[in-house]
Order: sequence, then structure tokens, then C-alpha cells
Amino acid sequence: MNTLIQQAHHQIDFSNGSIAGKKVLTSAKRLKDMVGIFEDKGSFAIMDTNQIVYSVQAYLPVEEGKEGGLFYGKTTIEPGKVGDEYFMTLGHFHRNMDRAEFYWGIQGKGILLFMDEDRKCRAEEMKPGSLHYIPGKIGHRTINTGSTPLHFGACWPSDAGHNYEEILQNGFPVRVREIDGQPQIISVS
Ligand code: M6P
Ligand code: ZN
Repeated sequence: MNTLIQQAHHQIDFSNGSIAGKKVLTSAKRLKDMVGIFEDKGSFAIMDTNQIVYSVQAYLPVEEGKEGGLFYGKTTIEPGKVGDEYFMTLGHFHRNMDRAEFYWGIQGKGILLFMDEDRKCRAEEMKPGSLHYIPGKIGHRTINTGSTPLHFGACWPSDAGHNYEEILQNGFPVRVREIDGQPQIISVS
């Protein structure tokens, strides 16, 4: 029997994690999509709110919500700050609470914040090659603390879903700011 070797359907660019192929979705969050997320409203008000804070590529090989599949994502957070608070993702819990996720750093540097259901937080440093396991029931947000784009990959179950409400309403109890030129995690509630 002659078995034909086919090309993979998708190709990852290892320099930044971006993926090429069918069914790859792209989206962007601009400052105007993040009203109320950053603390310094005065600085926010004088910024160009059309600027992109982060962009996401996602490859969903099966329908979202279907059990048993996996999704691949790549997020790029631009370098930048609102006042002294670094650009970050919105952050979310999974709608299907107990679903876990892997993140891994590809290029740039940042911080991954984890928050449990009691709002207790911890943080891991993200850098090229760092691998982060996000257990179920843990909210997660990523912050670019560097001066170059932070590119990171993600893989999560196709029935995880996104729950943004809790974090949109109550935020995280910590913020990541630049203080004396260094990123610092500051408690805010
Ligand atoms: C990763 C994954 C995606 C997520 C994206 C942006 O790629 O976790 O599921 O959508 O980061 O994060 P957020 O949805 O919190 O804006
Ligand atoms: Zn997630």
C-alpha cells in the first residue's frame, strides 16, 4: 500500500506564533474596546483610542462549544501603557468553569495573572519558552511589561467558552504598573 504523505493543514511561524491556514480567525481589541479597564481615566482620555492593544488569532477546527476538541490561539499584546499601567488582555474565566488551558511565551516579556474564585491572585513571568498551566476555575489575564510586542500561544478545550462578566465588573484585585522603571504588582482591593 502506498500512503500519501500530506502537508499539514496549518503552519506556525515560530518567531511569533502566528498561524496560517484555513479557518483561522483574527480579532483585535483597541483602546476604545477597553473603556473602564485601565485605572488612569485621565491618561486614557487623551490617548488615541483607535490604537490596538492586542490582537488574537484563533484556529477552531471544530465548532465552539463542542466537547472533545482543542483550539489554538496566538495573542499579541502591543507594548504600551495607560498612565503607568501596562497594556493587557481583558482576561476571562471559562464559561465551562472546570476547563483548563495552556499558555506559552513566544516572544517578548510579560506577566500572567491567575485569580481564583475567592479573588486570590498569583503571577508567573512570561518569556520565550515559558509554559503556563491554567487550571479550571481560574481567571487569567496577560500583561506586556516589555518594550516590544508580547506574543504568546494558547491551547484550550473547544467546550471551555469565555466568561468575561466577572472580570469586566470587578476587575482583578491587583494591577501591574511601571514604578521606577520596573514592573510591579500592586494590590488595589
Ligand atoms: C488566548 C486565549 C483566547 C483568548 C485570548 C485573549 O489566546 O485564552 O481564548 O480569547 O488569549 O484573551 P481575552 O479573551 O481574555 O481577551
Ligand atoms: Zn482561557
